[in-house]
Amino acid sequence: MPADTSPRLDRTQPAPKVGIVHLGLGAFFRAHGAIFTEEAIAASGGDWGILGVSLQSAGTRDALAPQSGTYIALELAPEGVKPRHVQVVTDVLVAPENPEAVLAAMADPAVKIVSLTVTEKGYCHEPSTGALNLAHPDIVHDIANALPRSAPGYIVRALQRRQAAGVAPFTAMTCDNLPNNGKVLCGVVLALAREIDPALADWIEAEGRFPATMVDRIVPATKPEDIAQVTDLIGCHDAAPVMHEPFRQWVIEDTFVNDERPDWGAVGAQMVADVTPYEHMKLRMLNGTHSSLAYLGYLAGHETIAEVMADEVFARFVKKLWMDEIIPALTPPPGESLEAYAEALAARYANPAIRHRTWQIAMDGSQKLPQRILGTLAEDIVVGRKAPGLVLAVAAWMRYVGGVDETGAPIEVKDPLAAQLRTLSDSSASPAGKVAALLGLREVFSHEMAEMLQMPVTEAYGRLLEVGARKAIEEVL
Ligand code: CS2
Repeated sequence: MPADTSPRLDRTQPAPKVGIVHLGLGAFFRAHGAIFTEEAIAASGGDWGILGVSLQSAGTRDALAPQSGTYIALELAPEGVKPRHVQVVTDVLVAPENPEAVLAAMADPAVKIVSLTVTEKGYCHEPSTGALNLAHPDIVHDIANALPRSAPGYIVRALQRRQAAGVAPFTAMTCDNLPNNGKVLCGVVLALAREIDPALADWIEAEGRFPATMVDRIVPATKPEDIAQVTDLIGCHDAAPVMHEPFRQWVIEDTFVNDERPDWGAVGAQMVADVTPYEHMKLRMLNGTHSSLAYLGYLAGHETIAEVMADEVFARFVKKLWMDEIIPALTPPPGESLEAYAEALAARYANPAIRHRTWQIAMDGSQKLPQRILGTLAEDIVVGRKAPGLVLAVAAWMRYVGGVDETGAPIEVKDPLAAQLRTLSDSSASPAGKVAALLGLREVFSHEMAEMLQMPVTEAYGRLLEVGARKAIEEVL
């Protein structure tokens, strides 16, 4: 049935009472944390309905409001699809339209958890150090104004209201792919609170909780054809379904204010004392190769990760990255085999039902490179282990942010530093000059890292120019 004549999707169950406010209600959280939470309520009860907040645009709210916050999550397995009608999101607020309503919701004593998926750049920190960037325009604004703009600003101002009202703080739980994500969030919140009111910062430090988490599920951006597929499948029109792979993993540091949280452990989340080994494994083995394949794959003309994996040169390349360059620098989490994890990743990447665009993963590279690739690379270089694949990936990122592909066509580079990256790349005509200029970006590369990388990355960049991404990969296999 065509979308315009189909009835609109709507709630079939009463909305749960709200216990969680989620900042950054994107496709990833709707296909991951929201589903875990809905299942945890079904398993063990609790008032854990989710009030979503969009920090930027009204698109998600406009799509979900006529559906009472509900939507279809479509699981895409190679052998078939499985729809689920998710009903745990009760409502969506658009922060720039009404910051007061968002703060009031976050200050409500019934809300015990504020969770976040605001992407790497949403923390307003320096990616290379993790510290709050006090010169960030949104942070400058949030220090001077009670109605904030940034995610850290909303958390601090809402906690300020709770402190004034004698209400316990909420647990602030980050679900973004950042290293030490709990510590980073705690650090930026405390630093901002200290600028506003040192006593508030002391209270948050003593009473607040910032669990670290490792989140994993591949969720490509929803495309118009996905919306049509869902309409065909369920006979209702859903303006904002989410598409996801079958796999999911959530590792959560079990530290919550008054121990109040949904029973996520009952539905497969791993509640642990230390997330670090899981986070390293995931950021370096999954996200590190995702980004490597995204830049090199895009340059080689591949549109999706599944397409990249169907190219045998790339399939051998990603295995080499895991076995020779990434796994040797990792300590496995308790009971995990990194080789088995790599095998499983290869199968997940190859899933032909998931159309995850290389261009989407290539976004925001300046914010992603340090934790995904540079940490491993630094450890490899220091012990004298050869890592030509990761070096090539860094060179491919540099080639990509130069904004022109291998056929001479422009690349639409999405990155908070896009303009600066382009200027640096254009500042020299030679590969060595371009590489040196980009390595000078202290937000991304430390001084030591830049020194170590100058020679090998220049050489790799030269190969990319001379023979193209696919051949350059063959040369390192
Ligand atoms: C991807 C991630 O877009 C990206 O940068 O690497 O979104 C990735 O799909 C998820 O982290 C998987 O859990």
